[in-house]
Amino acid sequence: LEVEETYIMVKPDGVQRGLVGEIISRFEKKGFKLTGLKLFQCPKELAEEHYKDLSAKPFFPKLIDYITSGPVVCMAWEGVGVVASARKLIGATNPLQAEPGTIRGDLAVQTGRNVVHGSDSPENGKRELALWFKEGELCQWTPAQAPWLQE
Ligand code: YYY
Ligand code: MG
Repeated sequence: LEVEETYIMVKPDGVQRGLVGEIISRFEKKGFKLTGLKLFQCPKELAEEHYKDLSAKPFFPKLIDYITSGPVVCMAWEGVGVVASARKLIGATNPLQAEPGTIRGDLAVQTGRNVVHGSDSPENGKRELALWFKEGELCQWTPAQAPWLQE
């Protein structure tokens, strides 16, 4: 397994519902490294680019309205196997099918209000981080706990 980067985003419903700390804390407690974090009002063009693979879907216009309806929290997380692991922590797209213990399983009920995004592959992790963060917004640092997470 390799060190990867993933783009995680608290969607506008998560921000409005006061779930930002709770969601950040799931990834912190797991032991991944936060390398970028900001509150951001997403322009329509960026939302459309981010979700471009879904542009032919009937729900696309509503998805873009939802993602641009208020501020989101953009995050970059780094770690060994972080892309797939973050998807597990997040849970299934439909929160009613997401397992208890996952973010969506614990905190959401509807696909169109599923509180959080996570990249689905290392390639998309890189693509999405380049879309949502500018040069100089990500930090490279060594957490003090590093030797207590990896032998
Ligand atoms: O990666 P993930 O967020 O779990 O699902 P995707 O299939 O990439 O869809 C992105 C986003 O689109 C999903 O989180 C909610 C929305 N959506 C929807 O509103 N209705 C669907 N039937 C499928 C997805
Ligand atoms: Mg997806």
